[in-house]
Amino acid sequence: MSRLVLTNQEISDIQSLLKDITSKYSNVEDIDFLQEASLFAHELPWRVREFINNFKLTEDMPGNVIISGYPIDDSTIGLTPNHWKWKADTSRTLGEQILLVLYGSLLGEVFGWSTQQDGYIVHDIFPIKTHENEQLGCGSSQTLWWHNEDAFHPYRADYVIFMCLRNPDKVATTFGKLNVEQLKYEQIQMLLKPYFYIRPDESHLEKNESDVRKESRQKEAENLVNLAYEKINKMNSNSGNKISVLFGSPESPYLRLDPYFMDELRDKKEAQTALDALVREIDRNIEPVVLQPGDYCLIDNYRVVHGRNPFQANYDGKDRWLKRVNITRDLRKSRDSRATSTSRIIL
Ligand SMILES: O=C(O)CCC(=O)C(=O)O
Ligand SMILES: [Fe+2]
Repeated sequence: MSRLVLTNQEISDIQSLLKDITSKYSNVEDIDFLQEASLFAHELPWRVREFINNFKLTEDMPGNVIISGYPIDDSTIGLTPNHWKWKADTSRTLGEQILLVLYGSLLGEVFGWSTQQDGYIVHDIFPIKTHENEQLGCGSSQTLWWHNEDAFHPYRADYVIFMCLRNPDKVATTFGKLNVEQLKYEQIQMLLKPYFYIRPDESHLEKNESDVRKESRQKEAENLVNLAYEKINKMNSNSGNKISVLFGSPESPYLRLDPYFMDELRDKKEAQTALDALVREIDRNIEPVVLQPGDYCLIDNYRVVHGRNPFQANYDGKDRWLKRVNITRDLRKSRDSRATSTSRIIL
């Protein structure tokens, strides 16, 4: 884990940049802000830009790094909400969210999913009572099994950033990578072939759309969202394309997997055996990382998997609370699934 700790001068420069931005924009979802975000990001301190640039371009750097030191005022951010659907903290955490998008804009383009968290770009991760036992970022009592973010989807993020607002019980996010030397040549060859299938994770299922959006959707948007859920349902019924779980260079392969949402390959035993070996190998190297308030954790979604340890949620407004954003290096590749060339939402 590599970490950049902001100096007092850098914190103060960032705060004055955020002040300029918040005098113009009051919501991180504002499309004009998102359009301008990469321009603002060029005004971040040099060392921050250099760190993020190296993370993006140098793959011998760890696949998960942290920029820490941004001060969080626990009373200003207010209580941890009990659902993301109201966006009750839009103004209370505006600066923190804007900084999340600025960091993301140095890695690529931030984007969202119409089928996840009601199509918001900046997501919330905190325990929700009705999801307590589920395989969701907003679950708590179950281990969130390690995964590549949205591994089932060809347009999944190149990078994900988690920013921590609050983590009183020091619950660890878990990270894993592959030490490829531990696998046999034949296993790697097998894992590079399209024998595998990953179902959409719970966060994209229609049952998790909020009632707030369901009730407010306009007719036109409704059709698009329905179509998007139809696609998800189809993928969920195992009728999608088969994929490889390793890709890129065989000497240093990228990862695409989410074992919890992968069914056993009964008719392809060697592929299943190779997958089991891969999963075991990653499991052996799982590293827990406790995010602290003010930490921005940048994750290379091709090179590392991540998950979360289980914990006891209290639903008292003081529970663990992270923000998350997805980033693609190339928005164009998903043009067939976005309504306009400038839209950042995948349908
Ligand atoms: O809560 C965490 O630390 C990780 C959550 C996660 O993996 C997710 O929501 O995608
Ligand atoms: Fe995740």
